[in-house]
Amino acid sequence: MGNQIVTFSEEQLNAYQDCTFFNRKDILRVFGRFKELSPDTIPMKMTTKDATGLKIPLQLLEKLPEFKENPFHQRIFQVFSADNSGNLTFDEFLDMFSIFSDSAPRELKASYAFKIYDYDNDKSLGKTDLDKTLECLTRNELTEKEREIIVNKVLEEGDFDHKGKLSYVEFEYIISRDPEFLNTFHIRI
Ligand SMILES: [Ca+2]
Ligand SMILES: [Ca+2]
Repeated sequence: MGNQIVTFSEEQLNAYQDCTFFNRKDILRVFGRFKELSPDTIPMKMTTKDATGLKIPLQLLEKLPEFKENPFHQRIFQVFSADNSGNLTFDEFLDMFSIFSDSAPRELKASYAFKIYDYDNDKSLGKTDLDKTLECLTRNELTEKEREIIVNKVLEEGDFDHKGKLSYVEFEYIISRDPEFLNTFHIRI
């Protein structure tokens, strides 16, 4: 077996280790997950161009068992894709697993949670964002009225500048009191 195909060069692996919370074994395991989603389009040897150019479409990503049960999965894929399409390159896919891993610090998870909950991408969590987030977190078990009461309560507690929405700092305050908001941010590969 002298001709074993090397997926990433030493240089690529070192770069990945530097910018993720993974060691090389983890990185190759994540690559295995990436490739098995689309074996025909993802080559065994990945150049830098492949890793940043070849994408796996959202419909295939939705089959990942780690994310299937996560009510935010579609939104998560969108946030990690550079063009917001939800289609992911390997680099983006690796980033996503890295931030969901146990080794990622809580503050980093919180910053991504904020992006994921910020459905209209205006860098704050308004009533509509909070309502949608709550709907997802509670898996549609609350009525619209019940959600409205909770959203108002959250704003009452955290909207310190009375702008009717949560800034990132205000959001951090809320999640420090209610860790439930971050529960969806742990996934093991
Ligand atoms: Ca928003
Ligand atoms: Ca505010």
